[in-house]
Amino acid sequence: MNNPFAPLTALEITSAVSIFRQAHADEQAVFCSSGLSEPNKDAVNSNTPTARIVKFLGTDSTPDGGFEAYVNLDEGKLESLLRLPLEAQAPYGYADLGVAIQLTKNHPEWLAAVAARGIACDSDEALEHIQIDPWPAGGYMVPELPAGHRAVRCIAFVREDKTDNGYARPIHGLICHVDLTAKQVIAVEDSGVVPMPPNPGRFDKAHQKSTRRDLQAIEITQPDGPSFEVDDYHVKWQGYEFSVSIHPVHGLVLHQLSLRERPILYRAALSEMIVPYGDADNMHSWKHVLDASEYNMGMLINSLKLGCDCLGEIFYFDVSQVTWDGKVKTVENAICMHEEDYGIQWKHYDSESQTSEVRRSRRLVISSIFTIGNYDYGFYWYLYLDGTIQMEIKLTGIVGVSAVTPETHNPAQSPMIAQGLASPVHQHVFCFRLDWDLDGGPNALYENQIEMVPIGENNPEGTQFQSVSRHLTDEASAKRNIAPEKSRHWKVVNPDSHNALGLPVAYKLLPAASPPLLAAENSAVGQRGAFGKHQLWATPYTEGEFSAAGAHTVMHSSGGLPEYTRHNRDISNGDLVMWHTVALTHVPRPEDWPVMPVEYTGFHLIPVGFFDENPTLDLPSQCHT
Ligand SMILES: [Cu+2]
Repeated sequence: MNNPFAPLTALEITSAVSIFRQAHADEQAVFCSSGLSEPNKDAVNSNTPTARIVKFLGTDSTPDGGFEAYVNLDEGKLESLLRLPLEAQAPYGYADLGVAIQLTKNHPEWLAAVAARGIACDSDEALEHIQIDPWPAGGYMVPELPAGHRAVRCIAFVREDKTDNGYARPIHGLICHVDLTAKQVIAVEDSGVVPMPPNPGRFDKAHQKSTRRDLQAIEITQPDGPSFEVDDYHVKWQGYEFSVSIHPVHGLVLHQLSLRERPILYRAALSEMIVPYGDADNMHSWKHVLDASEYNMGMLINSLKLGCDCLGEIFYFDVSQVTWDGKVKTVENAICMHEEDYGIQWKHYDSESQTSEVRRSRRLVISSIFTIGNYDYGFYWYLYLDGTIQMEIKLTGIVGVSAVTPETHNPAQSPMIAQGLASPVHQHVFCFRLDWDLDGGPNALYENQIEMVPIGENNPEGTQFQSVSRHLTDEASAKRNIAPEKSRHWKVVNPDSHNALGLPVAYKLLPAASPPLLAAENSAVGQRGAFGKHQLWATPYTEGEFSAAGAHTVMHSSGGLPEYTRHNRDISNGDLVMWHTVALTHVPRPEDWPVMPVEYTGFHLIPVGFFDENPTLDLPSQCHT
């Protein structure tokens, strides 16, 4: 098939780079990201053929926020080259990080501060053991930084060798502020020497004292092959159909998801995430990275390995990306897809007849893993046989760290995780954009919750409770937060499509017990990550509104949902986009060190009257008794 959402091929990227370079001869042009400019929704819905258009973001010799280029492959031309303003710049790319690391390692004041801590830094070899992590500088700029300049803050760690875990040995108290526009170090901040934690934090196999030998093998085989079919990034499985792609900011995307030929979602993906730190320590107090848009999460996708990252009969999708210098990198096995047994789908034991009817549940798993600095994020879409759709985020990798002494340690904001090592409290706040197309639309949004019935004539004991539903008709009324004590959830309804009971079909969003963004509304964090203030937002579908914090967030101050919703548009019955924020507040524990066991969060989308009865009655029985 000719899939309009299929990710760019290596050949398409190569052609696009060459068309771009011919039209825009700037020797300093470097790329931050490449991606398919997704075709217009109306064109897709009316089956109008659309051109393959490549979108590049990057920086060049113009001292502004960089460029956003659109290359039309069908016509072989650079369709447009937009300049980005200083207050909302192109994402950080490898070129930026390379410059920041070199400038830091060459700066005399920074080297002197490292040497003052007794850390060798007087040769290239010694410097190779120093790991530099550049962090986005937006939100809290040092006074030395000229307005609008692109900047990062570099923090550093010491490694014993190339494979060591540098986070065991943070060079505490030292930050190098790099101006990427002027290509110079503008300030070295040294808040004092803190001794290095004494122990290494190695978690590689070679450094473990022993390996368990009492785990017997688990082999997952499907002798007749998997139950899905794949054609050009388009998948069919158990009545579901969808396309899958990787977006440079949103990561793993599902397109045109339908079930039994009934549309459910036009597009479902992460839109943005922010990781604010709560610690007063000036090594962390400013941290609130917008990992998706500032660092191009989708460009940081892992190549997955069979038997390690994924187990079973796996189908892999590769994705291709532009490198900073215009070459092509193909990430093999970037998206993993397989079926998983998921326990029982339903069961009943009938005591009269002493018979049992039971059916097995299984789910289709579509997943990718992204590594952003010290953290690794896995995004897992699960499709179930009963119509349930789940997003599970798996958080792992290495926590942020502080070297501490009993005098400097602040346990309420930075629990101890190892000797001399503490880890600041922080949040991971994810905002998913769910573009609904339930039974082809129009769609309306309702809030449902359970309320106790007041004591009265009909409820003398005060034992009754009821389900209460409220239509959310505009953007202001749809800014909502969770209330687990009321079982609050949100329902997307198609008022024009009715089930066998004559009731409108629906899907509900079942949220996790999730904290809001813990930053004051007027703080830089509260402004830049305002999407985190509510678990629910809703907007009428509008071309170009994809970004919960704004399309370009490097050095920006705000954008996205607060701006989209400022006119309080009508959402009562139309093309509905739901934005769901789900978060974890992470209070690190010793068990999170030296590498963090996976922590989970996410949400479920569950059919409510979308079917007329349990849609899994036709599952085969696997009992042969
Ligand atoms: Cu965390």
